Amino acid sequence: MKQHAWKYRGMPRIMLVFSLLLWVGGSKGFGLGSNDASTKGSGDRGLHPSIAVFIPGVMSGSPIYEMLAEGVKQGAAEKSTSQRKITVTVIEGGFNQAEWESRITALAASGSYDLIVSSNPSLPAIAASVSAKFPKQRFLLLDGALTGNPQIYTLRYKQREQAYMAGHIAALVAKEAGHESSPGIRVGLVAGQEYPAMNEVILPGYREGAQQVDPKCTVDFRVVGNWFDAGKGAELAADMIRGGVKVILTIAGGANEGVVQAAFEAGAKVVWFDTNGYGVRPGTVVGSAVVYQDKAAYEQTIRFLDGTLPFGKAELLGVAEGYVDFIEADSDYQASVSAPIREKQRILIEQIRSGVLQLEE
Ligand code: RBF
Repeated sequence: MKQHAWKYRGMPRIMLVFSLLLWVGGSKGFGLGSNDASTKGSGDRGLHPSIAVFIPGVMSGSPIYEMLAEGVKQGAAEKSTSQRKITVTVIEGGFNQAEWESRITALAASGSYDLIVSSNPSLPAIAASVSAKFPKQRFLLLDGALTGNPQIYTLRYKQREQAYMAGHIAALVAKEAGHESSPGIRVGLVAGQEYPAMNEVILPGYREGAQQVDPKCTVDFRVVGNWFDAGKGAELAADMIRGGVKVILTIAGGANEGVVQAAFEAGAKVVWFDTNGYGVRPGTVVGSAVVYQDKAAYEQTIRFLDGTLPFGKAELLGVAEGYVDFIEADSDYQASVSAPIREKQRILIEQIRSGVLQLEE
């Protein structure tokens, strides 16, 4: 994979480490990465569990990572008692993907963490490689899938459903905006990079959702090449809009900002992914197809701390299970999208939730 510049808006080249000590007790258990030999080797820290959250990128601008850290911290806080001090350390791995494996190897080698938590579809392969070298190290990975490794639990979302709902609202809004001369309506998708879940699930799901509105709808798909370049995001979006695109789904981390700005300036609209994005630019953001990664991270952290996380398993959760959704209950959505469109979108969501519409992953 491509390597990218380390600096973005003054982000230092060092690994940023934030630690949250959830319970301030005596000197033992206070230090992160304690050198106490009895706590080495992961998995058997007994009374004082220690969890590392490895962010493969940076949190700022990537809601899916912000939710990850939030959920783990919340689960740990809830399970901390005066007898059991749970430590959560959040490590930002940066945008140089070539370094992620060595950074995770260093975390495992430290023997300081009962659990390493992370999120994105490239993590299972990295964790599998590290797990072979550190047989006691356990991993909780969200937004990725791997079965059969007894050290790794994964949870993935039904992103075809998420992308389908995004495509459906994008095409409805584009159709209403009208473009009589073109053969079919045209919607856009800006991605940070290409990866199997993007090319095989998200992009096709988006196209299918849009084509339910207009079978001739086409998708203009553009790739930023990284997860931070807002200038490039703006450039791609402006070019798409010049080509007749009226609505753009943006899945590009920090580059989303540029897409939103370009759309705003040209009077085009944006569909947000992963979290509720209406507030990012009210009136410009017309849809939010979300995953409840904060809830998933919270629940799986609790399961780990209760000793019930099923390592070796891969779970897949969608709309019906309450982990994928489209946000309708937001005044900015109601103000910026017409009632007939909202009604059509409501019906679609209901069909997915009830199982009337089933989308194969
Ligand atoms: N999504 C982000 O929002 N920010 C990122 O920095 C980011 N980095 C990624 C790196 C890799 C190697 C891969 C495969 C995916 C990345 N994603 C990122 C996408 C993320 O996993 C997910 O597909 C999207 O957030 C849509 O749910």
